[in-house]
Amino acid sequence: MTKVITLGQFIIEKQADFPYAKGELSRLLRDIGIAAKIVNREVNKAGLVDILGDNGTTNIQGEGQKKLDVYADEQFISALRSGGECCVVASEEHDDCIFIDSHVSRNAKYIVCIDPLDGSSNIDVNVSVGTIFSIYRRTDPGGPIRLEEVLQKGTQQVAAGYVIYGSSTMLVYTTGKGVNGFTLDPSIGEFCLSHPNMRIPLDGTIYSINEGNYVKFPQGVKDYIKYCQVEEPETNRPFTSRYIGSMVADVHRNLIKGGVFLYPTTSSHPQGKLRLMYECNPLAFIIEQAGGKATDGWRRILDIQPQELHERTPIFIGSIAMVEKVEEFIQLKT
Ligand code: AHM
Ligand code: MG
Repeated sequence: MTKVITLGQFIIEKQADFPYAKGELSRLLRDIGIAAKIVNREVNKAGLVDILGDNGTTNIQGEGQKKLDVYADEQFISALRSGGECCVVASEEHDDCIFIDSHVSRNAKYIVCIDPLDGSSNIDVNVSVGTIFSIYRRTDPGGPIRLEEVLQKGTQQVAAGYVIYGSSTMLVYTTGKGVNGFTLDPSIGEFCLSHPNMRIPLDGTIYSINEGNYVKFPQGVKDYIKYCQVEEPETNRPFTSRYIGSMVADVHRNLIKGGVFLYPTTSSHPQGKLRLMYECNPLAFIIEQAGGKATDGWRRILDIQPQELHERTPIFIGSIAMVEKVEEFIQLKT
């Protein structure tokens, strides 16, 4: 019989990889894994909302029904609050940082940036959504926490991951020593190691972009799309176009099959749409750790110095050869 390794066991086994680790990061990852299971349970019931009660009504326990993104936000923050290893959370759902000041978190060393439910507009139509998170260590653990400590470059991440609530639910994470994927086995309620040491193919044939915005794209991106559509059997073109509209799901598919995901600047989003701190940085860290690449067309995503919490950036992420081809087109046109 093959040995099943649960997320909890794996995290503990890997703790020895960190010279400074005293178990706090392991506990933090474990807390995120537990919150992910709770959110998964609610996401799976999403279609039942009309039967069980929608916003404004109360459920059987007398609790108000919440929109799922608000629910997910509350679950992750509450897990981080009670875990005691995290002192600040930056979430897509809140304008400002949430400072956790409790007796258990007084000496907490970690900062978490999170998009609790990415792609939430897909919930209504039963399409995959995800959670994306990024973990940093405090740079000045003694003093009072300042916003500058949160605004660290992606290179400073100590861990990052995502959960995809799809046809099965998976948690994929890295601590800078490769990428591992765990699938939730609902019968035992555990994430089990299913995708050890994930590697993204160096090249691929899938491009993933919201082509409805074509007229709003920079010329280099328009030219790249045309390049993908040209027939040339030696380079496997025309490429396949796949766009789910949930970044986690699009990036996850490309991680497994090879491909490139593009969200460029557009005339309506001149800085790009996706957020650096809790969408682009964590996925860039994972994709780089899996052997891929993530840039804004010119710079490595992880090298961008954030200026504000909800900063946006264009992003091109995926198989090295495909990302480099996009960069060629972009740089030729400016
Ligand atoms: P959200 O955080 O409001 O859900 O938005 C992020 C999502 C990404 O998951 C996805 O890649 C993108 O927005 C889709 O945007 P668009 O509808 O413009 O293609
Ligand atoms: Mg999002």
